[in-house]
Amino acid sequence: HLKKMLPKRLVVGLISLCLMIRCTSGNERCGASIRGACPLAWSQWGDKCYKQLSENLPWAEANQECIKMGSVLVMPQSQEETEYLVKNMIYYFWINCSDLQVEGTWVCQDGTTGVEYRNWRDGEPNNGGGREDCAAAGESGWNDVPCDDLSPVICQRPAPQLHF
Ligand SMILES: [Ca+2]
Ligand SMILES: [Ca+2]
Repeated sequence: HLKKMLPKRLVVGLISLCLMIRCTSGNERCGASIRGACPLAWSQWGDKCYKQLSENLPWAEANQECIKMGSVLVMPQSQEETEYLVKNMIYYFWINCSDLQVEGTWVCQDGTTGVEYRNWRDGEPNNGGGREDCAAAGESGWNDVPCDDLSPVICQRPAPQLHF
């Protein structure tokens, strides 16, 4: 009965306070257990922050706009991450993958780091019309589409780490 009487907020507050006290006593796991919050208007999943731009853009501009905001074009690296984005942000979006340099050789990057994860839909990438060099992701997987398509943009940046 006591449990039911305690307001949820109070319980959450007490747990947070306990965590903070443990952290100030020099617990090394603290940095890993407490992640900083994302900046306002950015959504958090794991150690990443995401924000959808207000307008749809061609792929190259999408890249530039994210960089201007101190972030990079999103590059989901698992089905779980993709599902989070599809459910919480937008059902379809550019990802940081292209075969602009060498046709058929897809380069996917998380910032400047190469990413091996691939999630192409059946039959993709098909370089439709001979001019599909940029990738977009949706619930059912990735598709290569023309880079000048106007598609939704999600930018990503690492979540800040709090050290006590
Ligand atoms: Ca292509
Ligand atoms: Ca295609």
